[in-house]
Amino acid sequence: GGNGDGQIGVATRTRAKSKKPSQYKVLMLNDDYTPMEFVVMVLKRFFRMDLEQATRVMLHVHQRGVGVCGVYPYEVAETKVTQVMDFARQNQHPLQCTLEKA
Ligand code: TYC
Repeated sequence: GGNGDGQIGVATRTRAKSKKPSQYKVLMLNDDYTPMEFVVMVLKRFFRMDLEQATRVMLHVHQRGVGVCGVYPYEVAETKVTQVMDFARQNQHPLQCTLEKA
């Protein structure tokens, strides 16, 4: 490869460049109407949290306005946002969830 081996003008690369997929944070937003128990259920169901973790994250969002549910590759993060928004809408809660590049 390169020019150190006597060849001329042959550019080679030993390893293919493999870009890591970008990571995205899934953010939960506070609102005045969604019940705390519903948010805890969402965090357990879609983000695989146990009751203690889910309660901690829910209270953080309640008190600070926004919180991180998890960090995932784009496609996974997008799917989680859609699942949460669909589930909230089905239950007539205004809960909002969004993506942000990590
Ligand atoms: N603020 C809501 C309440 O007092 C609870 C809540 C927490 C709502 C977190 C959304 O992402 C949220 N019932």
